[in-house]
Amino acid sequence: MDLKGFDHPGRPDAAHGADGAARSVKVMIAGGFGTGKTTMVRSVSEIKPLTTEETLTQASADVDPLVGVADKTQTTVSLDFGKISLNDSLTLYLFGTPGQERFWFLWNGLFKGALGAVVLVDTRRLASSFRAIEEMERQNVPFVVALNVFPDSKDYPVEEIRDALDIPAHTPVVTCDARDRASSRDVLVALIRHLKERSGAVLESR
Ligand SMILES: Nc1nc2c(ncn2[C@@H]2O[C@H](COP(=O)(O)OP(=O)(O)OP(=O)(O)O)[C@@H](O)[C@H]2O)c(=O)[nH]1
Ligand SMILES: [Mg+2]
Repeated sequence: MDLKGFDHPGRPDAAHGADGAARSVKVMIAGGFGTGKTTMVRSVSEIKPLTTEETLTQASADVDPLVGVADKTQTTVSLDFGKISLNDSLTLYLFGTPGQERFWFLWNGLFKGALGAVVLVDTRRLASSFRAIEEMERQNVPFVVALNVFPDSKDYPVEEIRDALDIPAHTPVVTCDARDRASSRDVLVALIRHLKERSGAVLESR
């Protein structure tokens, strides 16, 4: 995916304010438990990402089951932070959310000033993502859904996923491998395109 329309310095569009100046944008990497949020921030960030990983304990097993992510040993307890410049004039600051339900109270503060979000979904565990999608509506943040493909993920038609998760018709659904830098970058480009479609001036600070 290229960035046509985003690489004209001085042009007042989504990458620039009305004054044509470069923009920094806060973007959330959200989603249910173990869907690959930290993996995405790590793979795509140009700076050494800040992560807040702690060892998973049995205490959370009833609430956030490990089915499908059995070899997961760590979980985000606060946030992930990374940065990527999509071009000379558009820099994204990436904030990964914690996925365990007991840390969701942190989401309210984390979303402050965010202009858009990626909601990662593991199609083997769709239920783990219901609440994240509902939360986007509550936070009133435009988002794209990224289906993070695992080796044993089934190849569901996108429309089925859309129906199952009640994803609004105007919300883009893309697939990705969160471990892959180019794939993760494509997801962010899809988000920026979506923001731009919603409003040419959407990347103004909120
Ligand atoms: N095969 C495959 N494995 C992945 C992918 N993304 C993440 N993983 C693995 O899945 C596990 C979960 O990834 P994390 O990045 O910790 O997930 P998270 O959403 O940050 O998890 P929490 O912070 O606990 O909610 C890790 O063991 C990753 O190595 C992917 O795209 N493909
Ligand atoms: Mg994490």
